[in-house]
Amino acid sequence: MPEYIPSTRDWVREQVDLYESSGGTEGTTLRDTGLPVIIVTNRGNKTGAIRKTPLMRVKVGDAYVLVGSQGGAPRNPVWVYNLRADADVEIRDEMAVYSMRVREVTDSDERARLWAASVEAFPPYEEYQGRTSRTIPVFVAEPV
Ligand code: F42
Repeated sequence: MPEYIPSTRDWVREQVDLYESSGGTEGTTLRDTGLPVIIVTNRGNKTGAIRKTPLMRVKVGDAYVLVGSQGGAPRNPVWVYNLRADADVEIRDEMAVYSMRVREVTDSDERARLWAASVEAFPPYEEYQGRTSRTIPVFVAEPV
């Protein structure tokens, strides 16, 4: 069984720990914003390790939209490369855990629709895209 290697960012590691150890009843929002967060369990594309990545919850039907914003930083968060390498993930949404498959959104119409849903769920995404020349990668996770 591959090992879980926690995020190098303290607040991320702590959020994952609280979210999972509480069975999805605590640590389920972005700090005190009240905005819901999901945990995406993905596979490290170099280490093969289990990685757990909190992301804002953007639900469209029974799918989730995963936005590689990282606050508008110039570089993609590395979980993007994990998803590109291995599309099979688990998504924890509060007390529910789903096996899902991700695909990167490349069709411009689909991306426009999913980007609008993402910004509606978490308005700062728009500002983050404005901060960087990088096109923020968008994935959609669908039930297996
Ligand atoms: N990040 C977003 O991009 N979008 C969001 O909507 C979002 C919401 C959010 C809500 C709550 C919260 O606590 C955090 C949130 N974040 C959001 C931050 C997100 O959870 C990630 O921490 C952030 O995007 C950085 O992710 P990262 O994948 O770059 O992780 C770094 C910090 C990290 O842990 N790096 C490890 C390290 O050792 O430096 C390696 C991690 C890894 O996956 N390694 C791969 C492996 O093989 O194991 C290799 C990856 C490669 O190709 O280099």
